[in-house]
Amino acid sequence: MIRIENLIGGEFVSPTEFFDDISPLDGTVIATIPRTKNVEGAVTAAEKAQSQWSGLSLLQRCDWLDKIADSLESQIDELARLESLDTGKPHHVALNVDADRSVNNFRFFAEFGRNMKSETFEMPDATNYVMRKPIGIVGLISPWNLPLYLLSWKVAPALLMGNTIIAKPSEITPITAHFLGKVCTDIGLPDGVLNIVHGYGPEIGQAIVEHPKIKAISFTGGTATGKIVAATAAPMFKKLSLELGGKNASIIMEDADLEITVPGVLRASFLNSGQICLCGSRVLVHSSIYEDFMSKYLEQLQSFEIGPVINDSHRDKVMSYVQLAKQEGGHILAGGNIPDKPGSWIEPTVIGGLSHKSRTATEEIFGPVVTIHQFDSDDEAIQMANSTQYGLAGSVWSKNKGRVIAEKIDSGMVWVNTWLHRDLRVPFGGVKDSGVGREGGMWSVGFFSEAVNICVMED
Ligand code: TXE
Repeated sequence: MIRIENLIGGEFVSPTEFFDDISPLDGTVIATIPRTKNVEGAVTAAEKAQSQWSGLSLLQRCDWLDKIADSLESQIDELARLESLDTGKPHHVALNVDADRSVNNFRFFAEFGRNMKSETFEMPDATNYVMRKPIGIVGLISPWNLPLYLLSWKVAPALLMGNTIIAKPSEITPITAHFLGKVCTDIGLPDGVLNIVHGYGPEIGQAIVEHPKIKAISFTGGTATGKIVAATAAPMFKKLSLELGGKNASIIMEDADLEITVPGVLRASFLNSGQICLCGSRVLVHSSIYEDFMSKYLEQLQSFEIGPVINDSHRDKVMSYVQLAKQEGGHILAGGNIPDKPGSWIEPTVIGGLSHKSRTATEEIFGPVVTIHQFDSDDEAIQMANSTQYGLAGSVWSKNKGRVIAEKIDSGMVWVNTWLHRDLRVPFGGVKDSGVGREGGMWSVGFFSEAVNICVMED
């Protein structure tokens, strides 16, 4: 049994109340989590550490990021084991997706920081120098689907730019954030630079968003929670980055190369049991290749390994959409059942026969459930792809016109003939109800700093 504690000012401490962390694999209690309601101690610690941390040079902070990456990397198997334990995902996914990317987030921002150029703008009689000052204390709130992957995506650039941090991982998957805290204390990261508090979102999460000394909030999670975060933080003029839900389309054009398309679309459908905001949960297929695509897709689905979903209440939510799909006239083409074994499992499920405007095909399910739709023309594909309130990501599969179609999709990110192929320098984020702001490379640097211009008149 793991006992999780808060990391505040370099010490592991806890309030008196705890609650359980349950394994999605078999329903056993794997850890106890402190139910923190008050963020004052963490704010005081972060405030105390601020001048020392921001007083380091950018290059010194890059070295710290590399030290964190080195330490995580030297324990990567343990990190993957813990992530797999907490989320139920297969070990190879926890290792190759979660753990690998968590290390890389620190590595990438260390290197990115070393290569940052000073920004100047010359005028005939003056020079403008752009300084990037730290914001101060930043609040980082992350979800359960890719726990350390998504938290480290925020922690690394926030540290790079000289901020001190109050991080709150999801109460459903807190173990690897606790592990990161231990790594940082082991390597001697100055006390109070990274504070990690655990507990329920509406309690400690809300306290972070409300605290006047926390000047920026980077949030990844559900759209409904994002609205609450925005409503609280915006009137306080906090900087806000919101990475929210998605209902992304995988669009298979008539000239798609099915050799790469079928495995690619399957991965987009079911990786991490469909619990990635970038997953392609709507598969749009040109009617001329529908039969061929579907027979290959359903055949290859037989050997696609997935884990359980995150917990029983999420399983029930996902299954309620399978029921809804039937009421809406859908046909179950694969899966649709709860396997008879302990844990929060759902068979990978493929549903046909639904209108692209049905609730099942437009609301975020966030599980191993995909709807299939046919189209007859480019315009119809584009119109279907853009017909939800979300606009996070998407993929287009075509030999000749992928980019032309991709440019017409109302989403922050579109892949052509691939999916989840990530370059950490590029902007990441969504439009419409999928969020506000971008992170990644310069966009993260911009979010986690205040750009200040100094205009110097020439003699
Ligand atoms: O997210 P929440 P949940 C979607 C997906 C999923 C749904 C709900 O559809 O079914 O969101 O998931 C904290 N103030 N995504 O319940 O509740 C919370 O403790 C401040 C998409 O996990 O939004 C957690 O740390 N914080 C997503 C974080 O917010 C609050 C990935 C996210 O939790 C808070 C995960 C509050 N009032 C779920 N209430 C993606 N885009 O990747 C909760 N939190």
